[in-house]
Amino acid sequence: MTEGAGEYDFVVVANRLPVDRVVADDGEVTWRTSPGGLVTALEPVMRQADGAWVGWSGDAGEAPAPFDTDEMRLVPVPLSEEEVATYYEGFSNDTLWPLYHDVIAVPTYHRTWWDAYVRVNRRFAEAAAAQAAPGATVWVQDYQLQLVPAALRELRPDLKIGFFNHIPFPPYELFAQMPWRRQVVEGLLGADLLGFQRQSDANNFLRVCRRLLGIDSRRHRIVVTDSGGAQREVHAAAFPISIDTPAFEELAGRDSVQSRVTEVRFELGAPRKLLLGVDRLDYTKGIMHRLKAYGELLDDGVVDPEDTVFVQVATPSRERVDSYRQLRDEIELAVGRINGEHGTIGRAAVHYLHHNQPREEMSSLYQAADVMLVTALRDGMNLVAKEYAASRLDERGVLVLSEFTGAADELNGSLLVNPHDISDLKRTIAQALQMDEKEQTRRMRQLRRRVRSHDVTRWAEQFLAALESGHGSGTTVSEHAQATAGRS
Ligand code: GDG
Repeated sequence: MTEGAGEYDFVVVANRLPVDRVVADDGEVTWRTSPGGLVTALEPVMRQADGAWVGWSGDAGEAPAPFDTDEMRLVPVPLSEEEVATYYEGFSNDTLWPLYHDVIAVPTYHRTWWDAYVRVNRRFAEAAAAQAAPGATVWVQDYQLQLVPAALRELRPDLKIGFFNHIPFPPYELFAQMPWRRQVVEGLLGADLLGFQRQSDANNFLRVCRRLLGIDSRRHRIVVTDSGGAQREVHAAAFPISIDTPAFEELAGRDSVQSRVTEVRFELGAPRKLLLGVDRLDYTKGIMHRLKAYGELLDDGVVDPEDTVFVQVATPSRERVDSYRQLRDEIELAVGRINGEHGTIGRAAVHYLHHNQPREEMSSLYQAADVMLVTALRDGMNLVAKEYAASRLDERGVLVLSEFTGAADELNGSLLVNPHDISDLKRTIAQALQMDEKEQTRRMRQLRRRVRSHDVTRWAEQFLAALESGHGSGTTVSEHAQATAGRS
């Protein structure tokens, strides 16, 4: 028996547990599944496997004792108030997040934040080590936990360790800014398999290994020498994440959702055409660029507010980080300006919703939208683009998609756009609004084929199969070439 081993053969380690704590009026505590890209992606996988999920509960202070749900064991890891500010809001969301997203915002480097990141990563590794059975598979998620693979390997060399990065991995020239760049790469190299969204992310990582550590890396393989002198192979490859497509289709087809689609169209003034944006309120998502393009189209008279309406869902996010507060102000100012100039009583040009929508409402909005605007300046994947396609049972609607999203590598049938080029964005929005139904259907079928054949179950199966086999092959070159061929 491995010393300190637990009993779970499959352990997921993520910053957040897939649940939120709910306290009823009588003080009774229950847990409710929480929304978000990662949870959406992993829930179906955990439901099938007998596993444990190690993560933070979302509340600062002492962690509740581990508990079981129908699908899995949940193991809360504590974070103090100070660690929420330094490890989470600080190093994760104000250092790594902007650095890994092409420095759209300027990353902040604080040594005290780094110290907290090291300490908290160590804590997550210890919690995972305590749950994993001998020889278990541990799957570490995302940029908040890049030091966990090496810390875990040190504690439990018997484990198979996978890591998946949900956000982009930056080019060497940007990554090299980070004062702790070497430690981060060494932390990641504790894994057997490193998964990235796009081939370009995996390539960036392999190049960082060569430039920074002088490590031999050929194709997907990196050969590392552990402290004892033993050599080990680490694989790095692309595994583009996806969505639970059957669940989105089932939701879209419900009678209640269908009647809500009709209602939404009516409330927005059908036959007015609906443009839709759905994002966490984040500077990576290009919400300002989208508003600028739409505002100019109205100013130019290319789009008439009598015929068109724009709905922007911008879900609250990281509201204690300065850059997010500023962005919210900028967006609200821009929405106010557009409505001030182009709205009339009872007929807004832009509807802006800054609160979380229920899943049913999201599905209705996706189905009511004539044009979906995904204009991220940089995005690991962007699940919203895939959810839109999965929800369009009627095979209608147009997806305008930024080429700086991971989804752009896969989603043939979208109208690709460079969101920095406002003229291009305006032209593409106008093209989308004018597209005839036949062409919409042709394109939407392509999109739907992709999300049906490549759903989240397949993503997880491929990653885990590669981890088990030690081959680390993600999306093959030919598969990637197929996805990008004939794009328009
Ligand atoms: C990260 C990476 C990568 C949003 N508002 C509401 C709501 N959502 C749901 C969407 C979607 C998810 O949140 C957002 O996922 P995205 O992929 O678009 O973006 P991030 O949150 O930045 O996710 C990203 C992802 O991880 C997975 O690897 O694709 O690149 O940045 O599922 O539907 N859901 C509900 N109400 C809302 O108001 N119910």
